[in-house]
Amino acid sequence: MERTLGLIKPDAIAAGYTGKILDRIIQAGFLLRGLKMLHLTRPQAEAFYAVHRERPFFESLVEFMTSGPIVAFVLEKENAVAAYRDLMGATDPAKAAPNTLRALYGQNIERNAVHGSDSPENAQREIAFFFSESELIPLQTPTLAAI
Ligand code: FUP
Repeated sequence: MERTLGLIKPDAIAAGYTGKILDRIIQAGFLLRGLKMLHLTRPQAEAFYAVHRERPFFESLVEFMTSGPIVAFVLEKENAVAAYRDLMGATDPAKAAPNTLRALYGQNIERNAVHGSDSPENAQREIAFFFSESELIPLQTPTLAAI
C-alpha cells in the first residue's frame, strides 16, 4: 500500500464541489487516512510550491492558493500516487481525460480543482507538510453498520 497527498483547491470549494470530489475518491477505492480544511498563509503556499518559484505562473498560483480555504487529505491504495493522478487527469482541464476530476471540476490550468503528489518521495514530503503522524489514521475504523 502506498500513500499520497491530495488537495481540493479554493476554486472547487467555492463552487461547492468538495463532497462530489471526496465521493469520487472514496468510490474509486482510496482509503482516507487524514482529512482537514485550512486556509494557507502566503509563506505556506510559497513553501508548498517552492519548486515552481522561478516559473512565470508562481505569483498568480500563490495568490490563487491563498484566496480561500483548501481541503487536504492523505489517501492510501496500491500505487496510490499514480492511481490518484489518473483520477485527477492532466494539469490543464481542457486536456484532461473525460470524467477525471479536473475535466469535471477544473476551470483552467491554474484553477484546476485538485492537487496530487507526483511521486512517492514528494508524497512523503507533502504529507508531512500538512499532517503530523498523530493526525493520520493507521487503521480503518469500523463503519456504523459494523458496530
Ligand atoms: P500537476 O502536477 O498536474 O499539479 O502540475 P504541475 O506540477 O506542472 O503544476 C502545479 C500547479 O501549477 C498546477 F496545478 C497549476 C499551476 N500551473 C499553472 O498555474 N500554470 C501552468 O502553466 C502550469 C501549472
